[in-house]
Amino acid sequence: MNTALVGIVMGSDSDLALMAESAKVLEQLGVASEMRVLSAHRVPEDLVKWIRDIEARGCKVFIAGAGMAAALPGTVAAHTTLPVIGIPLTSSSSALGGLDAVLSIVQMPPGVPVATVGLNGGKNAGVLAAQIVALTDASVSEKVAAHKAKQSSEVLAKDAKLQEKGYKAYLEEQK
Ligand code: RP5
Repeated sequence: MNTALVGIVMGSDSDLALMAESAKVLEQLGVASEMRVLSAHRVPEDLVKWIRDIEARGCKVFIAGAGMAAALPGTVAAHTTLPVIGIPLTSSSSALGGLDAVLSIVQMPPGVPVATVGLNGGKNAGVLAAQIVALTDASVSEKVAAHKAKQSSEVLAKDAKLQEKGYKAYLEEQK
């Protein structure tokens, strides 16, 4: 098995579908990752044990996602000097639609940063983690560049289609 360069952790298996977006894009960018369900509130000691273990195995960056009073990314940041990317998640148990998690993750005290992506921003967290890995890995850097170039050509193709068909025909196709 490849060394996991990115440690992905979530507070509950109810977060899995959203967190899978990070794993998916990391796979596309050729970055090995490992996923765990380890809640900061429910299994705090197991969480710290995993952080120590994956760091010792060569992890370079963490992605942590949680909903509600989302302490997980900040707790990971408290226990590591590696960069931590936080993903606030909507949770079916939340009455606040994810705003609770946004505030919990983004408002870290000075000196303990969590790089917070948008609500349910699993894909962006994965791309950002790959960009961090790419700083010291030329093959990942090439894949990130190719990924961005592909995105650009997709948008330009859409614009060309809009110019060719006009907005009414384009809208019809989208129905
Ligand atoms: C958070 O509480 C989890 O990250 C999840 O988003 C939310 C609800 O957890 P479950 O009750 O679905 O396990 O800790």
